[in-house]
Amino acid sequence: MRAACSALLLFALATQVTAATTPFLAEVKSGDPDSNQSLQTLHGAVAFLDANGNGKPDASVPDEPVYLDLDGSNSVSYGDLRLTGYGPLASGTVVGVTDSDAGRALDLLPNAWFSTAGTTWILDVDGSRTISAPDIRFGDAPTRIGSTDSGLGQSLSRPASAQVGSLGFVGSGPRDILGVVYVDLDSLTSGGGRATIGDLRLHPAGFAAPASSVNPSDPSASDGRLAPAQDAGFRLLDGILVVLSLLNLAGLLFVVRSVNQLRGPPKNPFK
Ligand SMILES: [Ca+2]
Ligand SMILES: [Ca+2]
Ligand SMILES: [Ca+2]
Repeated sequence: MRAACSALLLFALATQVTAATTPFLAEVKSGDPDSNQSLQTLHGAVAFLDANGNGKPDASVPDEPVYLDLDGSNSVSYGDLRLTGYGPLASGTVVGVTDSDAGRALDLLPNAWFSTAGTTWILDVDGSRTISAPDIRFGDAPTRIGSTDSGLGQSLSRPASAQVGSLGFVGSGPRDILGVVYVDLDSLTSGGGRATIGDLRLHPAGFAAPASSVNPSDPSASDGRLAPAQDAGFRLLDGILVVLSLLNLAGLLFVVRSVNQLRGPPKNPFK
């Protein structure tokens, strides 16, 4: 009984760890369930918030956020993807209706596109074909490359058959704004318009965490946002602790009962 519960416990923990570590960017591989599925075109682009109005994406002083403007509105709008953070709103998250950056104007980055440095995917934000300060490195979450990055100056390669701006989603629509966005990297070949091997999946990390003053149990106050991942973790841990406590209690009762059976029935002092 205890062994079975322990196995279940380990499985639940392993499942949670797997879900929590889904990277923001992944390549479509041979045999993946979405391989060869049709893509609905998204008329989006890489864009940035030009805070100082100099026409260039700056990485610091000021740190100008970069987005996938997925509806081509030239503004930060519901369902766009943050590729760098905006204040407390983390990179890799989806723009919600009441987010503080919603409505800000965006400038297009027509030469920004997905490139590689070795096995690492980089968004070449300034189109320089080398790693430079405004670029973005993709790991578990997108991370801005700063002015002291050890990879600065390294050459970047772009997939030859990729047309800048080829983005899509699987399904007939409307798009699930929390769902996967595909980067169609062979859009100029017969693999265009389909999720094919080597294309990229972008997994948004949900909406940004709501402000701390919002009660996550109140749906009217949460704007339909996902609860923070750690809340689910705490709930799981609470459940695990309750199960372990019950198992320990059952074990204690078993031991007490066994000892009583060994002692036999109480002796009658009048016999
Ligand atoms: Ca600027
Ligand atoms: Ca937009
Ligand atoms: Ca493709």
